[in-house]
Amino acid sequence: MYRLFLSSAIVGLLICMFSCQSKKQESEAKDQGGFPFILPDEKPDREMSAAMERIYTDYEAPQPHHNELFSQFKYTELKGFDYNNYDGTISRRDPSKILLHKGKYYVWYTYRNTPTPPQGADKCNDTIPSADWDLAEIWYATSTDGFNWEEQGVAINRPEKPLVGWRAVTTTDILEWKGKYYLYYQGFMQASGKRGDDCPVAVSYADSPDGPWTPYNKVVIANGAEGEWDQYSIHDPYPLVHNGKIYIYYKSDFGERPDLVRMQGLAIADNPLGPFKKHPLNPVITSGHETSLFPFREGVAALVYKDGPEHNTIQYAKDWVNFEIASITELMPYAAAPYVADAFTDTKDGRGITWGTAHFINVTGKRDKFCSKLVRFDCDLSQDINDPEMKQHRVKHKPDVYFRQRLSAKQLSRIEQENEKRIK
Ligand code: AAL
Repeated sequence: MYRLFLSSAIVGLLICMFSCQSKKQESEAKDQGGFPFILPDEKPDREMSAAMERIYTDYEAPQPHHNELFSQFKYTELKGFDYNNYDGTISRRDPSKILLHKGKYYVWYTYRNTPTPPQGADKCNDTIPSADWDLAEIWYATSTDGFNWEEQGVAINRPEKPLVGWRAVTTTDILEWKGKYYLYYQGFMQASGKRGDDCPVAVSYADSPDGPWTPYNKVVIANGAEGEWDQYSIHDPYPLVHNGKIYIYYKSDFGERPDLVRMQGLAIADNPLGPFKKHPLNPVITSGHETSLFPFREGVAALVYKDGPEHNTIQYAKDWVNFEIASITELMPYAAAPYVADAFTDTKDGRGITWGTAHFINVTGKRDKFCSKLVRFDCDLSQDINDPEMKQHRVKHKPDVYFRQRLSAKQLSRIEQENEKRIK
């Protein structure tokens, strides 16, 4: 009885302390007067809600249009690529970042030219692809303006079985290092979809971006040990130069379907052919699909979209490892591969990006004609331009964009059943 009395007294005391405290906060807030009509640029010296605190502490500026790492994205068709009327037999996707060499822009990408569109892992064979990137090679194109491209043909062929990449070489990215060029790519040794989308990273090197490319023929970034997050797949290798070393960011698909998780890791080397050491804090980005990064000020920025709890964000890591959300945006380019002028200069003041290429997957929306295409995107994530049109907060969509997100038959029937129950 005595114990019961004592615990009710303690609970009563705590409730009283809590309510006195919140009354105190309420009255203190009232004492401050209402929040100023003109939003202060600097954090005001007053008590604020968590959300108001955050716009001053977590972002460069309280409004997105004053944030160098906020942008909208604009899209343009690329000229110079043929897709066989989008019948699914030719696909181009997963471009590399753009390299500028002797006045010409270069882009490398996954190129599939197969007798049929992808047929899935059960129906694929030596010539029929399982997935859009199965049986692919790496091709490249050049341009003087970034809109009109001339396809130059193959850069990396599939090697003989059992060499790394014999089944498909895909999703490449470029490194320029001490006057030589390195293409890193996914080297498949089984059709995608047989278990998952499993592959390590392979590399080829050349004295010129026009090749010829010499395959290293060894795995350069290996899958993790059994039971580790990246045990099956190392995707989207994306090299940059920092502190005299090669930093390759990559993505892995981990966990099993339907709970597949996509995150990004980092592997660092002194030499382009390795050994690459994976960062002990991996994964370093918890969301996103393909990798897309660029030096910004002393740190590195990342476009993070499509998958995970922090998709549709642009993130920043001052130390190149610990990423924070720098802005939230929309309609981001998928497989974004920007022109990063200072990707390999080991800059301590990264200038940012204004354009690049990306892909639209399943262009026709038809499974039996599955193919993807390259597109151009533009943005203002640069310290060197100020384009107010890119800094608008809203993308205006026509109603058909919303109506394309229609309810499924299953969802409609659930709603009908709920309505029937209510009416009865
Ligand atoms: C892409 C990339 C990798 C995956 C597949 C082809 O968007 O993430 O390249 O393996 O999908």
